[in-house]
Amino acid sequence: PGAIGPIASAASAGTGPRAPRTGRGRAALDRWVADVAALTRPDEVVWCDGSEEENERLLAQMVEAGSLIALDDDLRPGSFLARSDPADVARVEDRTFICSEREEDAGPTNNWHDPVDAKRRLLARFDGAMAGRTMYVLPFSMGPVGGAISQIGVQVTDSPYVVVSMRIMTRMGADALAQIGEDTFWVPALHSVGQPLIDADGTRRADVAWPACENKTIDHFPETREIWSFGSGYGGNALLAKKCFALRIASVMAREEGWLAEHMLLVRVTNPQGRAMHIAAAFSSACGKTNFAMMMPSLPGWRVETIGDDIAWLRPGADGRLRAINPEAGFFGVAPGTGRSTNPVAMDTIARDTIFTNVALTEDGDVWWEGMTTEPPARLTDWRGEPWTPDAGRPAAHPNARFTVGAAQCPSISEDWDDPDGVPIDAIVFGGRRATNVPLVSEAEDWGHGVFFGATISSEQTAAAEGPVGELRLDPFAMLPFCGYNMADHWAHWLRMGETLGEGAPRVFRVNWFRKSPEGKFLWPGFGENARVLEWIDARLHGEVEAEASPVGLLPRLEDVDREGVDLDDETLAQIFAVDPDSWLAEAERLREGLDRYGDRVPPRLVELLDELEERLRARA
Ligand code: GTP
Ligand code: SPV
Ligand code: MN
Repeated sequence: PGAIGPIASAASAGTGPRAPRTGRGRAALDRWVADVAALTRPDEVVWCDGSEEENERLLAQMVEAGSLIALDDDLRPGSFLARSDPADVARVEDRTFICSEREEDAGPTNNWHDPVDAKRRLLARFDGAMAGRTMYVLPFSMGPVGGAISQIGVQVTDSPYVVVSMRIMTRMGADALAQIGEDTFWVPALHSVGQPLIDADGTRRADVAWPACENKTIDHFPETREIWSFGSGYGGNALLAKKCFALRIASVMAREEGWLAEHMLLVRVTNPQGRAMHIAAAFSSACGKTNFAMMMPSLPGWRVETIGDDIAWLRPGADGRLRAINPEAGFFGVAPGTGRSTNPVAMDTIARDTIFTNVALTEDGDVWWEGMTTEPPARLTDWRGEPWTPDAGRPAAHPNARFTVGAAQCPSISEDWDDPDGVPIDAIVFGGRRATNVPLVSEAEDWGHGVFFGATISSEQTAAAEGPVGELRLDPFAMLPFCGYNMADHWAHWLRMGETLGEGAPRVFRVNWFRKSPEGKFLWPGFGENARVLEWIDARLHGEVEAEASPVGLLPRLEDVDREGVDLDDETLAQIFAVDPDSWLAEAERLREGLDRYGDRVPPRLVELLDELEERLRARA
């Protein structure tokens, strides 16, 4: 039966290279699971119901096997530490593929594989990949179970770490399975850590704490809505509901169906007068979404309620407004930098029932990472399990160490965070990590200019993905690693959405919390002080404050930036908002190279806006 059998039967189950997009149904699910089991040859197949008992059993089993460390029950109740393979700590963008039928549909910024070749290769990789392991079947709902905007997926995995994480991050188990009727569409997501426990000659091998392998490959089939992920156990590579489904596959579905799947946080912000606004904000990976989503405003009387911290699905509602849901059920947040002074809400959220990955362990069985406290403990066990002291000369936690925790236990979670109909969006905010050029806040002149803001996000790379940290790159819509189709088509789709929404379209802003002085210090205090920017946005939405035209968009008049209670002199404020024509002209040149990569697929309006930007800058230079 070898490699070809499962292609044929998978195709008949609706998961082949040219399978239909709808109507997979329950029978196809049973066939797919049987096909996958026949291919990967696990010891047993377990359908997960998502229950508390099942979770407890898996956690205990992992502690027993040494792949989780139970934290101290008084200090961090119900919580665990996982240490990954040191070579499996982040998303692997160079091993992530969009296997669309035509290469140009993946676009110049996605890695592409021919879908038929990719399947052939994957079938060889998955052949016997689960030997000696348990194969878990995880039905899950993205969005509230049964919600009109929600979608069903089914992940198969041989990693119990993935099971307990998916239970936190999605609505996983029996309720999701019950959604799959005779004709229900669902997305198949196949995952293996790629380390079978039985060798070719039949000998059984002992497991390791974090199985993974070198031949990682994360493949997406946008036309047939399939995900195949091999070799990694880490977050975005392995929790397939998250970046693989809710962004890469969903973005393709969204474009065809007239909605949006975006790398965005969602919040409700209420001002001291009780006036509320909903914001969706796209920032590049590890650039402040979780912190914004859980902001504790420094301004008296302001409140931020959390709806989502990483992914939003947005669609025009019957009322003509753009409505958004958070399709996830938990947070997979960056640990380093999270402390009482920066993000007290996150600290309260992760006080219990949390899975930590690649943080340091304290002597009394709690966790620690850089930025949790100003002074590190005298002795720690670092993220690799080695003894660590403050003079070690290396971080105790991996810079991309993360916490996995349920959204419901976040103290700032909004009452209607799981409203299946979502919340109406008033403002869209784009941001990245920029030491230079980009002012603290600016407003787009209209929707098209807002799309230009999104298309031209650049950000210094972070530890969230393998690659050179700190290097500036274009990250359009904060979706460079997550758009399942040609990015230029994404811009065209956004422009069309603006036409659909018309007067109901949200206003668009751009922010940058990360501007630095020539000495390399952050100019803006950030975190709770970012409420001062929200105050300006709120006033702009209601026409209560003027803005000043500039080559890069509408800027606040400096006197309108609320400085009460913050130590910020005139000179620093001016630096935070400075627009230097020469360095912006260099930026515009870089943007043009960026747009040119997409050739004539770039919407002409965006090219016009870039021309306009250059003209305005030249007039000032
Ligand atoms: P992903 O989960 O990777 O998509 O990241 P994210 O966008 O949710 O980023 P997150 O909020 O976790 O922030 C990443 C890092 O940026 C953390 O170390 C934060 O402490 C830091 N950070 C967040 N907001 C601010 C800010 O306003 N100012 C400064 N200086 N740092 C910030
Ligand atoms: C990101 O990198 O943007 C994340 C973490 O949110 S991961 O789920 O690993 O993609
Ligand atoms: Mn993210």
